[in-house]
Amino acid sequence: MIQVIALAGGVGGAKLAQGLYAALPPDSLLVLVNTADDFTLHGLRICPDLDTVLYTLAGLANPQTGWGIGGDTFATLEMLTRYGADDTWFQIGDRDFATHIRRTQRLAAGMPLSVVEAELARALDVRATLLPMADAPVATLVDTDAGRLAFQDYFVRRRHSDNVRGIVFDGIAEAAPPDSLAPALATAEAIVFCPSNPLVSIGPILAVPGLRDLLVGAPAPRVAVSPIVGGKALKGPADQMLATLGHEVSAYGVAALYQGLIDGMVIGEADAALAPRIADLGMRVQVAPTIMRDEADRKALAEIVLAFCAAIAGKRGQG
Ligand code: FO1
Repeated sequence: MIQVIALAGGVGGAKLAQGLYAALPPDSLLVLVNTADDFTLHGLRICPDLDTVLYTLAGLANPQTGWGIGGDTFATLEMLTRYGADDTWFQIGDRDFATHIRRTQRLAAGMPLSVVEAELARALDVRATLLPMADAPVATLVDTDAGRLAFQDYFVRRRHSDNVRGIVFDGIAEAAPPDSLAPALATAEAIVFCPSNPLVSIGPILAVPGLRDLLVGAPAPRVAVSPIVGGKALKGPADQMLATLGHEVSAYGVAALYQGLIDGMVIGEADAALAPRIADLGMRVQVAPTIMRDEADRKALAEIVLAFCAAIAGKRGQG
């Protein structure tokens, strides 16, 4: 039975998801994953955040990058380059290619993405439930000074060097939460917003029509972990994006984005002084070591987050 639901994007989210997976009984974690980074390349459907969570929980992730498969080789990409393919800026390893081939085949056979991901997870002996935020395709488009860019063009090809002026989730109006989310929310004891980018990783999940209401209606406490520590993103361009879109670049800025949606915020030790301002947003605050350097850090943070959720639930129980 699902005890904990974690909302996650790519590398940062996957780290905490792995900590939760290690801290909980194996079948009790559901990770609700952003799919608005997904795209089609070489004719294959690629779901970078789902794959990052899958490989991380399977113990296969590349420890240097956090995405892709550790020890993978790149013979396929090298051969594609020899053939003159122009989309080789996105580094897909040989083993990683197999995931995209299998996914594309199963989608073409008419299987919903959520079913395909469950198959992939089972094949890799991952006992957490990996659930895409929606079965329908959604694509993040980023408005920059260089014009509107597809997300991976912005993020990987142009190394997130453009100033972001706006974000659009193309296709979001047609998306719906997967059917299995509502029953899982009914039994979950904690809902955790992983330290993923609040604008382009957690943002699309919350933008799926109806999903926000499902979260707010769930009985479990909702707690977020800040991906901004000491005014800097733990990984990726979240700090730059918050700045150019007019948000405060701090754990407070992230908490303000989640105001009304979460009961508690976990912030880094460097940000302890922000606690009173964050509490004024109407949420409880927990200071913790949020920088996860190894698997022990991930599990330790997960345990703090779960204890924080239990404390919030306990307070509620007392009325
Ligand atoms: N990120 C990069 O910065 N460069 C890459 O070449 C790259 C390839 C890649 C291949 C498969 C995959 O699943 C992820 C990959 N990523 C790469 C990561 C990824 O696209 C981003 O980190 C996410 O979309 C943001 O969460």
